[in-house]
Amino acid sequence: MDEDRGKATDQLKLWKEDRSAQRPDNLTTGAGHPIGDKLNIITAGPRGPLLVQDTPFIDEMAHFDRERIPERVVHAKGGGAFGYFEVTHDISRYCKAKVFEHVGKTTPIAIRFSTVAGESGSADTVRDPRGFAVKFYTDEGNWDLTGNNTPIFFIRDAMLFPSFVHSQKRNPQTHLKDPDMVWDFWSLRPECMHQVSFLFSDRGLPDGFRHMNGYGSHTFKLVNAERQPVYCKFHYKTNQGIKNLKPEDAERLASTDPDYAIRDLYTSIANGKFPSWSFYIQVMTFDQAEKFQWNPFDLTKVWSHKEYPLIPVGRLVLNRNPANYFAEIEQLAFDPSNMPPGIEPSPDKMLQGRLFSYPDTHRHRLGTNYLQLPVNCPFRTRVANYQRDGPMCMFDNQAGAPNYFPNSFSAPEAQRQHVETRFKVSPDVGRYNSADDDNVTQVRTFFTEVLNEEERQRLCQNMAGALKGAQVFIQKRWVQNLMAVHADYGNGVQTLLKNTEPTKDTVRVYTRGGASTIAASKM
Ligand code: HDE
Repeated sequence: MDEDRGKATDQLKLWKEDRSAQRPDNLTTGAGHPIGDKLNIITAGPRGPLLVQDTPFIDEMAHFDRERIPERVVHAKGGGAFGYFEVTHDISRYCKAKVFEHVGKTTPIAIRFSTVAGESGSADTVRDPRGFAVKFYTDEGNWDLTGNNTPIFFIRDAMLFPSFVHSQKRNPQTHLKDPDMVWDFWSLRPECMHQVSFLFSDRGLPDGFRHMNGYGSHTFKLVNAERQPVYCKFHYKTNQGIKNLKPEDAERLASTDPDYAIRDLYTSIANGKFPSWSFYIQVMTFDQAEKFQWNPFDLTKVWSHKEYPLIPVGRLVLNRNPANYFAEIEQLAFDPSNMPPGIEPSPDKMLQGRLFSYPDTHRHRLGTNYLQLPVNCPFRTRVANYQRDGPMCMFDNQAGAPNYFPNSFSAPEAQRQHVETRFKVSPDVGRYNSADDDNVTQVRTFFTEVLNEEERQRLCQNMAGALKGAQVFIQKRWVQNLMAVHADYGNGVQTLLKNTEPTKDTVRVYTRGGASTIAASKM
């Protein structure tokens, strides 16, 4: 008997068993013509040359030549699955969105998890934030909560995002990951410290995708049926329990099983162990926002759970693996501007920047009509508008319905009840510098109150090991930033930098491509 290799490894065997009662399909070209010979090309005589009239060959080769689409510019490596969201608590006093309509209501969802900086072939177990993007196929169009496994982010102004990403990716000359670039950017922008501290703590190496929390991260606006708005944050807490990898295990897995997290997710669902997350909101009134100690829209900060307690809402459950990875996961397109009535953006500069960037990248990566792809299409509602044509237009292109508005022929009309809430914006338009919006207080709380002594030590060790790869003047600047947070933090990293030779691992991590991005060294 064959050994049990797990359902992910046995996918082909299981597929064959599933179909064994059926006759195999007849082989055809892409246009559906039966193919007579799939092994031998048409040639003039047994030794060639070949003929252009070999349609089955050219049909397949031309398609093969175009198989790859651009990978995501960030979050290129990932895996995902499908399931449902179920409302367990009524929050209609805050939000009129139908997805929260009543307790017991379920809505189909898709979730894609990812690492951030690595390419589509990179290892799953690197020290990096994890993407945690949820698409709710609601009755009022899709809602995409495109979050991470961290409640905060590195920067607070969208203008910096392309540079930030460049600094974490490959050096333009060497095509290597470059610790100078990574730490130069982080140390020049001290608002990164909160997220970098989280990243080099134990939670920077989650054990697969099932054992981590997710966060909408930004501040959003919820609106109820009386059109009263509140600000809100979204949290999804793992019901599998938090589990993190030790740096040495993460590094070993990066070479022995680089697809560890994708395999774990697939196998768990295939075995009927459906991962789930409890879904919560935090709510802040507009009055509270006025008086908040910080800018409530600053993505580098959290809202205290004591002052703004978690309010239970529902649960996310994943119970179906993709039937086809490319069709359903690679083409899955998330967009923070996908919001149904009742959920609106806050003024968060990062969120506002993302509202533009995501549909823009999808039009480039997948094409103008990407919303018609089955996995992106808002299938719980009927799309009716004045958009037409474009490459790869599927379905009936809204047939004979008028393609202009207003018109006299009973075509789709706007519904006033869904108009967005009004809000006041009075200040002068300008480029406001937010670089010094208190970059230390919450990092200090994280260091002194969230982490225990052992966790603090591991944080300093992980950080020093990676920082060691950067030039000394950059190391100094980073340590100086940490000193402003807490002397123990700065001194802790400083001492380890002095006493530690760059290990082979640190060097290897930075100079070898696929293995890892900013993996912590063994010290
Ligand atoms: Fe993204 N981000 N991002 N991001 N992001 C992308 O969109 C971008 C940010 C996140 O599984 C891209 O489809 C800008 C924060 C996830 O498909 C791109 C800014 C958070 C995913 C993009 C941010 C995220 C992406 C690349 C700052 C957490 C993967 C390909 C203004 C709250 C989604 C793509 C998936 C992907 C832009 C910042 C999470 C380029 C401009 C903050 C989970 O459009």
